[in-house]
Amino acid sequence: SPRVVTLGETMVLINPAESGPMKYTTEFKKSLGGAESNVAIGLARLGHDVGWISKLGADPHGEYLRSFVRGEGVDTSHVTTTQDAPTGIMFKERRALGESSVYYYRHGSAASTMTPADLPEAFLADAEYLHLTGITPALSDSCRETVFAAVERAREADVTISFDPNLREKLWDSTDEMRSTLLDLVAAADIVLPGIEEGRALFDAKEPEAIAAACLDRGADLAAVKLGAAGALVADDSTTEHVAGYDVERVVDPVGAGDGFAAGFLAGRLRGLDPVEATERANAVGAFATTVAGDIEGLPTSEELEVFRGERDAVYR
Ligand code: KDG
Repeated sequence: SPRVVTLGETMVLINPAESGPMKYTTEFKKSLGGAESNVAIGLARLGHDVGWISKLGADPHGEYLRSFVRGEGVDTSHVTTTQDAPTGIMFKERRALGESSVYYYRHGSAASTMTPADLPEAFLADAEYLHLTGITPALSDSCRETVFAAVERAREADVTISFDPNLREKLWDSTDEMRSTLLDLVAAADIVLPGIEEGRALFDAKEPEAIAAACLDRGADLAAVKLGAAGALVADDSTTEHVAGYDVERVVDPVGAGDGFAAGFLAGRLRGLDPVEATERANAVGAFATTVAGDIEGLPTSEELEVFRGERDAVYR
């Protein structure tokens, strides 16, 4: 059974063929997006046994997502299909200047109808890690209940919980509700992986050291604060260390880098690496994710990662 299990919504991702304002964009490429399946795919590429729990619509989009994620080697045996709601869709907008935006068509989606009854008992209890994000509890009341039920079952079964806050303000009714829900999940998690801006939004803290300390104060054992190209700050109760990042010559799209980071971090821990070594891997996998427009196409295999990190010679032809 999978060593890592994730839970969350995956959508058809409609990516513009070129950057520019959405209003004038006429050509798109289909891909898929979903923070948790991104992490699962990242782990599978790195050679780990990983499962993804979700719900899809009984439509061609759901079939596409299931076969894609499954084709990447992720265990989808606990992804269900519902006749009552469609698969979610999202559009990305890429601008040459400034940040990319997203537009969601996921309200009332199949995944938003997940309930605690959709949680497979043994599948979850037999895992070593449960990876959650702050997106799922924003999708609906029943999704929030499902996330907290998963936390409870993981705790009972001694499954380590990793949590990426993944702030998505568009999905929440209010900032207060977002903060209080995500802080509850920080408190429930063993490993917390916030971006620096997310940390600033959640805690009364500015510097990465203070954000990591705030995560540990609330009960986490390990926190890694993502600093983009500057790498990450990783802390546990005995050490706090800045781990340098990688310079990516041409960043195509930073979305998905955080999921790559989580995949690299968990992969490192599964291989028995210490937090600093796991963070080095995490930075590298995150860097790979920024090299493509989609979220997952750039994620490395373990061979590619070793070549990139100079641990192995490449044979190209
Ligand atoms: O982390 C990348 C995700 O944001 C993207 O894949 C889409 O899951 C997604 C979301 O809800 O924004």
